[in-house]
Amino acid sequence: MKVSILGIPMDLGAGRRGVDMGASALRNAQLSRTLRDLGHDVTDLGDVPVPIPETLDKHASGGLVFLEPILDACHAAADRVAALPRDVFPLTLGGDHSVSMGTVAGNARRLGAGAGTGRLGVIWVDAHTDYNTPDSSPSGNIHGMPVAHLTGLGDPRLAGLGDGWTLRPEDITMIGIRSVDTRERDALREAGIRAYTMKDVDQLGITRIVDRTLEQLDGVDGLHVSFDADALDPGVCPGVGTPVPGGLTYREGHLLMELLSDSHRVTSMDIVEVNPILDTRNQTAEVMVGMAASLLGQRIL
Ligand code: B3U
Ligand code: MN
Ligand code: MN
Repeated sequence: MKVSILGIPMDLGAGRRGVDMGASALRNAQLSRTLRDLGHDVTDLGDVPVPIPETLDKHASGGLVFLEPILDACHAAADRVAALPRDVFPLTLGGDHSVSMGTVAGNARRLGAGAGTGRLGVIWVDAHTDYNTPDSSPSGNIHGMPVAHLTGLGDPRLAGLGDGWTLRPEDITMIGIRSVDTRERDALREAGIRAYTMKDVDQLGITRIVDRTLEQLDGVDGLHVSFDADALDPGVCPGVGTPVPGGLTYREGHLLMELLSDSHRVTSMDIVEVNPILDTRNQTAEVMVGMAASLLGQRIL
């Protein structure tokens, strides 16, 4: 398969510094070589330009910290991804999770979903549901809000990244959830978004969750996996800004990727929230490169 890597080195949406270096850490952990060794034709497109916070005014506009530069970076990421042909697998590297407002919108446009001729399904692998709006957010940090904006809620500028396209709530499945804010929970229920919590992972196991997810997302034309490193347990991925105990084990993460790979239905992926400053010897980036490899066909035997 043709794989195109694009970095969005942005930490403006997060509460602490460092995830802007996530894309570099993933490259340093031999991302390209690992995928080439699997037989893929890998192109690294480099990075979307993103300003560093030191050069910006930290003012919150309408409850949103760093709204304008985040909007610019997401538009740039969306345009780069949308320009890629259908037979290319875009592998986008954050950055904080607000980059996914751009990558998901870009992939929808790439697959024709924006023109109303197709549907993109999204599998959001995360400790958090990222369904806050500027009104409900306890922090004002935009990385806690991408899913709400992708479905058209919240600030109209961020919600407009899809150029008229919005993600249908029934085309989303969340996996690994264990931290949800009170008002976020109400909004998720109202929208009817499918979310598998860690309790569900314990009770059902990854296999049944993947079966149900693929069935739920049966009619979509493409499937995007947005993988927040904090979905995995902090013991596995310590280099994340908002670690939450009780996450996916190393094997649960791999099994999830392996089963999704077996389905041959995934068309794009994000890896986000890798924070090398908080990491131990680049362990988190190395684990996440392994996750990408499993999604892209690496098998034990
Ligand atoms: N729900 C909280 C915390 C959070 C969300 N996503 C991350 N942290 N990484 C918020 O700020 O919205
Ligand atoms: Mn997230
Ligand atoms: Mn998270």
